[in-house]
Amino acid sequence: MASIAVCPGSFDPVTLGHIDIITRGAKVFDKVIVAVLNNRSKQPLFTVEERVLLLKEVMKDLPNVEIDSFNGLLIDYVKEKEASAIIKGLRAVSDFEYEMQMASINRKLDENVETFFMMTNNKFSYLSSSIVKEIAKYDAPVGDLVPDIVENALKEKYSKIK
Ligand code: COD
Repeated sequence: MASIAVCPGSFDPVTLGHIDIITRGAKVFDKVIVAVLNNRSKQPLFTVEERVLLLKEVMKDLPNVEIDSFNGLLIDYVKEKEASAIIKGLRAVSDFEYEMQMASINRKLDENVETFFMMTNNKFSYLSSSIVKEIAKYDAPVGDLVPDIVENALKEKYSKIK
């Protein structure tokens, strides 16, 4: 049976830190489904459709990576996709507490689904979508934090907002 993992997140927008985790996950699992949360209570910069398109473009060279979006509980989505694992990235101790709670809740909801944590690449330990947006908002370059296509999308977005 093929091993399928879901790598969930907001990806608002995708960064080099996310890409590193997805790429490493795709070496371990037969298939990785990158699942963008359609969270109506959060006000994202990019729409779900835009986030999915950016992810599709930047991950297009990895044939065993699929991009999708989901609503509601992650565990329901994982079961719907017949996946057996959730991939999460860990940057710092501050991530650990929250992720441990999430992994425990998800295990309680379905004990057959495992959460796999991958340590960030040291180069990206400080990197988050929020930091990228904060920098891009002030027109500073983010080319070493995100792929070119994302940097351009950020420029376009903020030029419309200003
Ligand atoms: N290095 C390594 N990993 C990284 C880096 C980096 N530089 N940056 C981000 N990551 C990892 C994050 O730790 C995370 O694992 C993933 O990449 C996605 O990150 P984000 O910031 O885009 O996404 P989040 O953290 O906003 O996503 C949260 C979820 C969507 C996973 C979560 O809210 C969720 O599961 N929601 C569904 C509702 C649910 O089921 N809740 C649980 C039960 S109550």
